[in-house]
Amino acid sequence: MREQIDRLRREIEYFTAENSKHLEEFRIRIAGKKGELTELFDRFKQLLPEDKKLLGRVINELKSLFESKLKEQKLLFEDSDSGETVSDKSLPASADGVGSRHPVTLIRNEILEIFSHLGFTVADGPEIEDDRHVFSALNFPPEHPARDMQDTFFVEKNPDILLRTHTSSIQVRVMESQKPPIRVVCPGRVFRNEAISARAHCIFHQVEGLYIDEEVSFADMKQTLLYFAREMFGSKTEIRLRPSYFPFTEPSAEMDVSCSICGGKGCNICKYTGWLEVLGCGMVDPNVLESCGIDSKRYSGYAFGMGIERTAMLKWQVKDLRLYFENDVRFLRQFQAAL
Ligand code: 2NL
Repeated sequence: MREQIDRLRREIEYFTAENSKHLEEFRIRIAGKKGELTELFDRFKQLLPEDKKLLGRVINELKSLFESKLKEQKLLFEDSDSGETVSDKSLPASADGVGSRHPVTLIRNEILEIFSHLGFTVADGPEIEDDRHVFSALNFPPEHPARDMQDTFFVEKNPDILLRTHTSSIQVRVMESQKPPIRVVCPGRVFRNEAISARAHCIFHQVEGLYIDEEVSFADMKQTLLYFAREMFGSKTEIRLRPSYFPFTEPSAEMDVSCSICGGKGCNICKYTGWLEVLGCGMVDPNVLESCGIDSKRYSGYAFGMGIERTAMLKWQVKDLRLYFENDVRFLRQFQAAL
C-alpha cells in the first residue's frame, strides 16, 4: 500500500493539464468512483487500527495534494472554457505581437543620421501652408503649372491655403528666421493631387537639405552628395550629375547612383543603364535667398531633395509604391530586422 501511495503522489505532483477536458479526465482517474485515490480510501477503511494510525496522515496529505493540484490547474483554464485550448502559461510570450518600424521611418532616420554626421540639424514645419512658403518665395512664376488645382490640394478652395507639395517650405521658414551659416535637413509628408498607381501616390515623404554660407560652391554639394550616396548605397557607389531644371535652383541637376544590384554593368533594376536616379539638387537661386531676407551677394548655398519611398524602393527593390501605404503586416514584418 505504501508503494501505491508513493506512486500516486508522484503522478499527482508531475501532472500538468493541457486543457480543461484533460484536467477533468485526471480528476475522474484519481477521485472518480473507481479512481485510484477512492480505491486507496476503500482499502484504508479495511486496515487494522494500528496500520490506520500509521497511514492515516500520509493518505490525508495525498488527498490535500490532489485537491490543491486540482485547484491550481483549474485556474489556468478559467478564461478558456472550450475544453480544447492548449494553453501553457509558462511559455515565453509570442514574438508575433512585437511591432517594427515602418520602412519609410527607417529610411528617413538613416538619411537624417548620415547628414547629421556632416553637421546638418533637423527642421520641421506645418503640412498646411500658404502660397508664399510653397511657391512665391521659391521663385515659382505666378502661372507655373504646379500652382494649378490639378497638382496641388487647396484647403476649402482658398488659393492661399494649401497642403505643401514639397518640404522646401520648411527651408523657407528656416531662412526667414535664422542667419547663415545654415545647415538643415527637412523631412516630412507632402501632398500632390495625383492618381494613385504603382509609381505615384497623392501622399508621400521627402527629405530636403539646405546649406548656406559664404563661398559655398557646386563642388561642395557634389562632395556632400557623394558622401551621402556611399553611406546609403555602399562604399563602392559612384555618382553622376545630369543637368536639370527647378524654379528654385540655378544651376540644377539630377543625381544618379551606380546600380548596386549589378555594380553598374546593367540589369533589369537599372533598366540596363547601370544608373539609378535618386535626387534633385542645385545652387539656391539668388531670387530665393533675397525673398527670404538673405544677402545673395554675400551668401550662396546648395539644396537637394529626395523622395523617401523612392529611396526605399531603390534600396530594397520594392516595385510597388502602394505597399508603403497599405500597412499590410506581411509587408511591414519583413523590416523587423532592418536597422
Ligand atoms: C526632387 C528635387 C529639390 C530643392 C529640392 C530647395 C529648397 C530651397 C531652395 C532651393 Cl528652400 N532648393 N530644394 C532643390 C533642388 C531639388 O528636390 O526631386 N525632390 C524629390
